[in-house]
Amino acid sequence: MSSLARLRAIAGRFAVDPPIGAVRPLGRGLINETYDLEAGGQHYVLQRINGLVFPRPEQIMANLQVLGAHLAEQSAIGLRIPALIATREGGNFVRDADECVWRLLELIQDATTLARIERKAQALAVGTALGRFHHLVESLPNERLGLTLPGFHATPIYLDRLLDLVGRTASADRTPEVQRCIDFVLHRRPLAAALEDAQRDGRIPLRVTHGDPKLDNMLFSRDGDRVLAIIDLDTVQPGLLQHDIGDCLRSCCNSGGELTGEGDRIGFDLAICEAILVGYAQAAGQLLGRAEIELLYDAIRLMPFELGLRFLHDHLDGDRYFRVAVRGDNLRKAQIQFALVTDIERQAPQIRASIATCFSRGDLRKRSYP
Ligand code: GN1
Ligand code: MG
Repeated sequence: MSSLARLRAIAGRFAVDPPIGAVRPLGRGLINETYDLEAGGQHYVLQRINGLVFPRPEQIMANLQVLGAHLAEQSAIGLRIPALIATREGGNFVRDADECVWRLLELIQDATTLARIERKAQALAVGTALGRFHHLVESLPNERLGLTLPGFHATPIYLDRLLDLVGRTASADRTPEVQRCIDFVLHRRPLAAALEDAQRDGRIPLRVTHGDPKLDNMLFSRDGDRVLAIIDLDTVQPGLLQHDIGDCLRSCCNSGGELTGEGDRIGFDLAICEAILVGYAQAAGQLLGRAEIELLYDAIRLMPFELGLRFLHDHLDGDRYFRVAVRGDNLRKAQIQFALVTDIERQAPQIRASIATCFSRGDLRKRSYP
C-alpha cells in the first residue's frame, strides 16, 4: 500500500478543488489499490492500476474513454458508470515515480455494495443491470476496444499453466487438500475448452463484455433493490457473453461468498440464478443467438471452474496474483469454487430448465428502461 503523503501528491495532480483531505482504503478488490479521496469537500475514487496484472494500463484508460463516450451518446440508459476525472494537464491518468498508472474516478453517491443477495428483487436488479450493459454495448464495435488483459478468460491456458506448475513439483510435496483439487481438475479437463472451441468454430461471436461482473462490482441504491452503476471496467474488452453471465452467476449465487468459513455449506442458489436470468433476459435476451443460449449451462459450470484453477495456481505459485489476507486463502477459495462447480453439476437439469424458461418467453422483445 502507498504512503499517505504519496497518495496526496498523486491526488493533487488531478483537476480537483483543494484542499486534499482524507484518503482511505476502499472496497474489496483483489488486484488494484483503491482509495476514497476527499478533495474540495467531495469524494472521489483514486486507484492505482496493478501493472503486474495489466500489461498495458493505457489501453484500459483508452477503452474507458471510448466506452464513456459511447454511453453518453445513448439516451435513457438506466445504468451508470463512474466518470473519469481529468488530470491538470487534461489527460486521464498520471504516472508515479515507479511508472505506475493512477486514475481518479467519480464516486457514485448514495450507493452501496451488497455482501450477498438477500431478496429476489436484488437478483432481478443484477440481471437487469448486466443485460442493460450488454444491450448498451451491442452497438459498440469490438474493434474499437483494445485487449487490456489478453487471454483473460482463456480457460485452457489457465488449465495448462496449472498442470505445468503441478508437473514441476514432486507429488510427495502436495498436501492432501491440494491433491484433491488437482484430481477434481483432472476429472473435468474437457470442460475447459467448451467456450473457446465454440468461439473458434464460429458458433458464438465475440462481443464487448465487462469481464468481471461480480456482485462487488454492482452499486445498489441504498434500499438495495436497484443497481445504479456497474464499476471496475478494467476488463471491458472483446469477450463472450457467457463469460459475463457465468461470472455474475458464480458470484451472486454463491451465497457464502468467495471465502466462507470452515464447515459452511457451499451451494449454488437456484432461485437467485433464475431471478438473475429473468432480469437479464428481459433486458438483453433478444441479443442472444440460439447457440449462445445453448452454451449458457456450460458457462455457468465453467466460470467457477476457471476461477478455481486461477486461485489454485496462485496458491501453488506463492500468492503472487490475488491479494490474500493469510497464506492458504487462495487454496480455500479454489476449494470453494470447485464445491460450487459440484453443486452446479448436481442441479444441472434444474439450471438447464431455468435457462430454457427464461430465454423462451414471448416478452423478450419488451424492453423498457425507467
Ligand atoms: C479479481 O480485482 P477484482 O477483485 O476486481 C479478478 C477477477 C476475479 C475476481 C474474484 C483482473 O477481480 O477475474 O473473478 O478477482 N480480476 C482480474 O474475486 O484478474
Ligand atoms: Mg476486477
